Amino acid sequence: MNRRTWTNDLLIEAGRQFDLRGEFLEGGPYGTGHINDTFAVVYDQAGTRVRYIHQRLNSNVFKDPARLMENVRRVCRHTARKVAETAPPGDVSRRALNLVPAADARPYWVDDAGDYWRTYFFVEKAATHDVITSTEQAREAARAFGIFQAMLADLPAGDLHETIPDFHNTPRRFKTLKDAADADACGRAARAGPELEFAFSREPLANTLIDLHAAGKIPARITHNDTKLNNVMLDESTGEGVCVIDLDTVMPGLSLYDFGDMVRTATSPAAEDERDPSKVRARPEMFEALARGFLASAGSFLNETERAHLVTAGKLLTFENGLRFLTDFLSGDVYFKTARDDHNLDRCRTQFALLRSLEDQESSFDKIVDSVDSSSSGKR
Ligand code: ADP
Ligand code: GN1
Ligand code: MG
Repeated sequence: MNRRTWTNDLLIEAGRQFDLRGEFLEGGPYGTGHINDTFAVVYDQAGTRVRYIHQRLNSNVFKDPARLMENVRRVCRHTARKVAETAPPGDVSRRALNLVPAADARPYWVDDAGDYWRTYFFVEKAATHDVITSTEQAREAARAFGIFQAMLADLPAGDLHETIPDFHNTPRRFKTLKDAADADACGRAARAGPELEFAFSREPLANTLIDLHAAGKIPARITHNDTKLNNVMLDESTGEGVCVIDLDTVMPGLSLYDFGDMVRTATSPAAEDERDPSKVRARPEMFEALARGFLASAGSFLNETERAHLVTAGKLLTFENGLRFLTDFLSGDVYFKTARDDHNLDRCRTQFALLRSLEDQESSFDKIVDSVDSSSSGKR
């Protein structure tokens, strides 16, 4: 059966499966994630409006949703325990994602179309941002992702499944792009000539972090792997990074992947899908704030080689996402959600413009890292 079109009745049915109490008031699509279908729903519980998030998982992207949900449940439990030790009283439930179990105690419900659903408590008084406007937001987001890595440091890697194999295998992403260009299944390659040329000219960048890892210079850790800025919730009034969300790709990875994706999503003043790539640039002050935030929370466990490759990580993740968007454009927009023609091509162009800007400023950004590192090492 085909994926069901969302209606209030479908959301009410989901609410019953997760045993949500009270009366359904309203609900609808929520957020700007590219992968899952996210819905916010509001229930009246004895006179109080209580919100929840339902998510219908993308079965094209996640081939084994039951195992994925085992990971998510493990990570939620682990972080909730850690947060309980440190969070201010009264704020514990907002600082880690909390799953609502389904009526049969599993962490998911499967609808009659075969789609998997999960439900979270809504993290209130906080927001996600697609584009950030202040250095405080950058610093807080990076600090929160660093804390998240630190919280997972003692979770045995063997406890987690690999939800998407080779997720950050950039050389493989490069090869997939080449294959898509050769196949040109949708006859779109001719429209992406300059982007393909740019991608092919940067091939050596793809190997940088994977080679350092293979040489034993940077370790695998449990990482988030999808640290775009709208995957962390910032407190509405204080701006503090309160809760890391979107746990589908938490698995062994490199710390630098997480830092690199923050650079990709926080340094540009333009949206990821901006149509005019001339608006894209890497803002040094945002980069500095990210480095400050991340080194404040992750600096104590990052080794020398990791600290020396923060700028490389930003370039790599920006490149990798450009490759992925371009591949999806050539393949007919089958992976990322799109809302218009050429959406993935526009996204690819912003990534490549950002990579150029990072390359142009590489030596000054490296100096920023050195100065942040020496000022924060005194505090470690
Ligand atoms: P995707 O994998 O599609 O990116 P996300 O898990 O990132 O899905 O969720 C999409 C958006 O929904 C987030 O960017 C955030 O704005 C919102 N969201 C997700 N979970 C919660 C939550 N527990 N509380 C509040 N908002 C949430
Ligand atoms: C997707 O799920 P979301 O929208 O937070 C993607 C990331 C990409 C990002 C690009 C599981 O992130 O890897 O970097 O889009 N997530 C998955 O915006 O593929
Ligand atoms: Mg997301």
